[in-house]
Amino acid sequence: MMTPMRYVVLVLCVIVSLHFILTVSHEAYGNATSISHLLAGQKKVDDSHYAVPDLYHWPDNSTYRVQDRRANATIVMLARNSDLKGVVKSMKQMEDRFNKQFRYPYTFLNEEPFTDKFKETITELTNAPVEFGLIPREHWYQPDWIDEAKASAAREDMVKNNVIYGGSLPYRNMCRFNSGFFYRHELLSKYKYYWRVEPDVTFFCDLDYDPFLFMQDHGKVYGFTIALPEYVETIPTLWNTVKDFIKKNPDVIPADNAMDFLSDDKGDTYNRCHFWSNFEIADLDFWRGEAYSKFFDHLDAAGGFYYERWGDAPVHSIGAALLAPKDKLHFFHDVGYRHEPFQHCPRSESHKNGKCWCSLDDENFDYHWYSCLPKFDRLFA
Ligand SMILES: Nc1nc2c(ncn2[C@@H]2O[C@H](COP(=O)(O)OP(=O)(O)OP(=O)(O)O)[C@@H](O)[C@H]2O)c(=O)[nH]1
Ligand SMILES: [Mg+2]
Repeated sequence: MMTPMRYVVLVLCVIVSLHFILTVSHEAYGNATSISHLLAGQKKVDDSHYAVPDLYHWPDNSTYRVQDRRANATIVMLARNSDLKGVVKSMKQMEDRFNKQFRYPYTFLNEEPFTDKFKETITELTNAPVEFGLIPREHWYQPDWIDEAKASAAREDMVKNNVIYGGSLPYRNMCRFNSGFFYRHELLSKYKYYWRVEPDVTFFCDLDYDPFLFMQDHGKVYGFTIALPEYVETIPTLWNTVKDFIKKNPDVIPADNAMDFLSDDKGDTYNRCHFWSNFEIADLDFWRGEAYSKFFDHLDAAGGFYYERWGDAPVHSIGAALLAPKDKLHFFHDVGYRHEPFQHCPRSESHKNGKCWCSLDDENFDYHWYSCLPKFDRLFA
C-alpha cells in the first residue's frame, strides 16, 4: 500500500474506534449519533401515537366561541409584582393562542399582595375571570424545624460551586411551594385541572382544542412538553430519599409506573430525567391524593428543599412517574413552547394545524442529545 493511503486508513480506523468507544461508554453520545436520532433530525419522527383525536378540535370558522362542554380548570401563575412585564408577555400569548376561545379563568398567586398596577394590567388582557391570591405564610417560608446553620452553609457551598440559584432562599421557598403547596391554596380548591404558566415564555402555535377536556376524558394526570436531566449538584440525596419512600410505601406505587423514565437500572440510580415543570397541564386531585401527599411529606421531612436545592420539576416528575400508571402521563407534542433556553416545536401535521411559527430546522429540543424525551418514548415502544 502506498504511504499516504496507509495514513488515510489509519485515521479512518482511529475515528471508527473512537466512535465505537464513545457509543458504548457515553449514552448521550450514543443517542445523539444513533440512526434513529439522525432520522429524527430529518423530521421523520412518527408522533401519531401522541395525537389528540379529531373530535377535540374546533374547525377554523368557530372562533370566539365558548364550548358547551368545559372542564373544571384554571390557568395558574405564581409571580412577583416585579415579574409583571414577563407575565404580560406570557399571558397575551396564552390569550391569543388559546384562551380567547376557551375563556378559562386565571389564578395568580404571590406571597406578597399584588399591587393595583399588577392587577389592573392583567385584567385588561382578558375577558376571562381573574383571581389574585395571597399565599399563607406557612405555605411559603422556610419552616422553623429546618436547621438554618446547615441550610445557610449549603447555600454558601452552592454559591462557591456556581450552582444556578444555589444561594437563593426565595428560590427554595418557591420550589417547595410549587412541590407541595400550590394545589392546597384556597383559590385552587374549586378546580380539578390547571395549566401552569411562567413569565417570559413563548407559545408558538394556535391550540384549537381544549387540553383540559382531553386530560379528563383520557384520565391523564400529568402533561408536559420538554423533558431533560436535572443538575446533579441540586439533588445529591433526593434519589436515596425516594428509594426510602418506595421501601416504606410499596402499596402506593402502581406496577405499571414510569420508573424506566427515571432510572436506567430499575430504580437503583436516578438518571436525573424530569419533566420541565415551567409548563404543566395536570390534575390537582393527583397532587392532593394520598399517594403524592405521603410522598411530599416524606421528602419535605428530609429537608432537601433547604439543605440542598430540590426543584419542583424533579419532585413533581418523580411523583407523577412513580405514583401514576405510565399511561396517565401525556406529552403535549402539539403545543409549541419555549422557556429559555429550550423549546419544543411540533412536527409534521401538528406544525401546520397549529400554524406554528417555530422553525423545525434548529432549536427543537425533542431529540437533542440532552433531551429525556427518547426515554419517555421508550416507555410505550
Ligand atoms: N411570588 C413569587 N414568585 C416567584 C418567586 N420566585 C420565583 N417565582 C415564580 O416562580 C416561577 C419560577 O421562577 P423562575 O424565576 O421562572 O425560575 P426558573 O424557571 O427556574 O428560572 P428562570 O430561568 O429564571 O425562568 C415563576 O412563575 C416566577 O414568577 C418569589 O420569590 N415570589
Ligand atoms: Mg422560569
